[in-house]
Amino acid sequence: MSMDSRGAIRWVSAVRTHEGKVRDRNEDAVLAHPDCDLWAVADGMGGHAAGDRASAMVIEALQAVRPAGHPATTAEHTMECLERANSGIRDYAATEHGGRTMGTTVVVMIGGLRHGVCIWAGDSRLYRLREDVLEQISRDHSEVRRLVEEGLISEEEADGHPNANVITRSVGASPELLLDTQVFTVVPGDRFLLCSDGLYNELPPQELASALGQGGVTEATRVLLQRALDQGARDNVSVVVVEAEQG
Ligand SMILES: [Mn+2]
Repeated sequence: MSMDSRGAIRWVSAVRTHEGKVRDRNEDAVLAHPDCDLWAVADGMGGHAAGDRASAMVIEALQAVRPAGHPATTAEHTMECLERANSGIRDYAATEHGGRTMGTTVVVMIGGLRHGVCIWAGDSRLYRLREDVLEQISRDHSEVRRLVEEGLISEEEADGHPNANVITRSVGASPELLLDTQVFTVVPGDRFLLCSDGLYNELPPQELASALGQGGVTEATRVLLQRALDQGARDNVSVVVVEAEQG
């Protein structure tokens, strides 16, 4: 068998973002950058028009990532672009936002033939659905996650914890940007979900899995958003569904 006869992966995706049922502005932002097989969700914070500015600045920075041909190289470009966004957000906060902190989560997925790369800061998430099994690939940078990892509270106590939305890393919050990366395997048929906390706080994992598996990527994205709205959508909701089709 020649290398070429393995067949390629064809990536298909759909993206949706919504202000939800309670918030009057959407501070989330989403990106599909198919030239680079790159997708992203950002969830901004800062209030007073700062959160949506921060998430928009991260998405603009990611749009500048250039096609590289290999996910590892694309990941390097991505991290450089996020470093620039970190500086840009901090400059903007200093000059246009009275020196108050602005920041945004980011979760990026870069797809490759057999592997992909996840890059993130904060608590926006990447999941993979394979053979009906949902696995969270990113690990939240949040106060609650830290307490669980240090054994101070249980998984059960983490659900609905008052500090559930306190994140420990973001783009813009500090001069030094701390990104996490995770390499994951890709096989044809895998379906991926990038989302903000406004989705996963409304839907338990088994509901995420069942909705994510429905229909094509456009239908799955629509169903996920609709279920979050049906649950009250107390926060902005962002959903990106990506599938690795046999090419
Ligand atoms: Mn949110």
